[in-house]
Formats: sequence, structure tokens, C-alpha cells
Amino acid sequence: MTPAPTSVAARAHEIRRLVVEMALAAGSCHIGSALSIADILAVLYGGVLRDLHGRPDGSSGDRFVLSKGHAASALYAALATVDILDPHDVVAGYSQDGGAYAGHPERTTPGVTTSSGSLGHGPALALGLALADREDGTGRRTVCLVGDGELNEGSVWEAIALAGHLALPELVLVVDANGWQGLGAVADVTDLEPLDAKLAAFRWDVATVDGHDLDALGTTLAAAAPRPRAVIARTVKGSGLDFMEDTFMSHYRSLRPADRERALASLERRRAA
Ligand SMILES: Cc1ncc(C[n+]2csc(CCOP(=O)(O)OP(=O)(O)O)c2C)c(N)n1
Ligand SMILES: [Mg+2]
Repeated sequence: MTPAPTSVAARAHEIRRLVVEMALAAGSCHIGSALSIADILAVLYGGVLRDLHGRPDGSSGDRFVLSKGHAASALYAALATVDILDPHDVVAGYSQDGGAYAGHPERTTPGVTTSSGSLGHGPALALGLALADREDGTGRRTVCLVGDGELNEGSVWEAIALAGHLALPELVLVVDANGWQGLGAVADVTDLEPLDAKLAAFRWDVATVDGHDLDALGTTLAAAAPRPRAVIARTVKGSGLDFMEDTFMSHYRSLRPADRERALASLERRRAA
């Protein structure tokens, strides 16, 4: 059994390493999308999400909704760093015929709150969960992570409008603002900047943060607000693999066995930096 990481930085490295191992074993894509959120997940699963293994009364703790479900490998990796999933199982079973860990998350998997993959649905689901928690007085928070391209889905803005109207402090929306989506640069497809002003206009509390600065992420993601809170995380797609960083092809390119050495070497350089 791999020992649990002892620091947020070690957790981030382990998430990246597992994502790369999953990509190598499966020969599948979306690796850039998964690496883009490795640091965000390391911070969330390293202490921001409370009671990950449940509360003493048997109820569940804070919830996490991965709306950009194509980055499922990063979620499985994060769950493996907190002993909810087994790291060897996720590498063996990710995106394989008959494997236990689908290319997009399924809510039957331990630690997965909602199924996702069809973009645009997570924020409304998270809003419903947060509203239920408010009604039940559970004190739980629900954190939902969306892609910046995913913000092109109109359903996202319906949820944002309603959460602002309801002033739901139980809801946190993290935007993985890596500047890329499936068909090109976000700015070229449908430019939604300035995002902070738009979210604030919907009565959200808004913060912008470097999505790879672990300390800044920790402070920003843990902060409470009297309203729903949006954290715009400025990230680099493919972060950690220097031959893929900030490239369109990091969305589609698969790692081949021949890439193994340079991929792991790049992660080591990133860890040492
Ligand atoms: C409703 C829907 N339309 C299209 C897709 C196909 N698709 C998968 S990933 C992706 C790009 C998403 O871009 P972004 O949200 O910025 O995520 P990133 O890959 O940059 O992390 C698209 C269009 C989908 N999964 N769901
Ligand atoms: Mg994107």
C-alpha cells in the first residue's frame, strides 16, 4: 500500500503521478484537463473538505461535485490519496473495458457524489444539494468544480442566478480557468471575461487565485462568505507535463508507453521546483 501523502504538495504530486499512470495504462485522453485541477484537488482533499470519511453520526461530510467529468482520473487519484479508493485499483481499472473506474465519474463509485460528463449539469445538482443541506441544517458545504469552457452551457448560469438569489453560503463554485476548451481557446469560442464581474453581478462572493499556488488555494477555498462563493482558479492545462502545458492538444493527446520516462521526469522536476 502506498503511504498517504503527508503534505499538500506531496498529495498534489501523487495525484499527478496517478493521473499519468492511469493515462499510460488506459491510452486515453483528457490528461490536460485532469492535470489542470491536480493542485485544486490536493487542497480540497488535503483539509478543506471536512469529514471526508463521514461524520460520527453516520451522515456524510462536505460534498464535492466534479462537473467537468472528463477529468475523472484526477478525482479517482485524489480519492486514492485519502484512502477512499485504492491507488493500484484505479490505475488498473480506469477507462478499461470492464474496468471499475469509468472515463467519467459514476455515483456508484465510493467518494463520487454525482455522475457527470455531460457538461453543464454540476452547478444545478450542487445547488440542489446545498439547498437540501440548508433545509436540513447540516452545516455541510458543497464544492462544485466547472471548466471555463463548460461555462458556455446556459444551464450553468441558471444555477448561478438562483444560488445568488437564494444567498446560499453552503455552495462554492470553483472555475478551472485554463483558457482552453474542446474546440480551441475559450476566448475565441465564447469569451465570458470578465468572469469576476459577471459572477459578482449575480450576487456571488468572488475571488481569483493562482490555481497552482497551494497556500493561496488553501486560504481562498476555506474562506467562508455570507453568500455563495466563486473561486476563479487561473490554471495551466496539462500542468506538470512540460511537453503538454498550455496546449490545445493536451485535451486529446494520449500518452504512449514511449512517453513514460519523460512524463515521470517532468513530474519530478515539477515536484523539485
Ligand atoms: C454537454 C457536453 N457537450 C460536449 C461535451 C464534449 N466535451 C468534453 S470536454 C469538452 C471541453 C470542455 O472544456 P472545459 O470545460 O474548459 O474543460 P477543460 O478540458 O479545459 O478542463 C467538451 C466540449 C461534453 N462532455 N458535454
Ligand atoms: Mg478549460
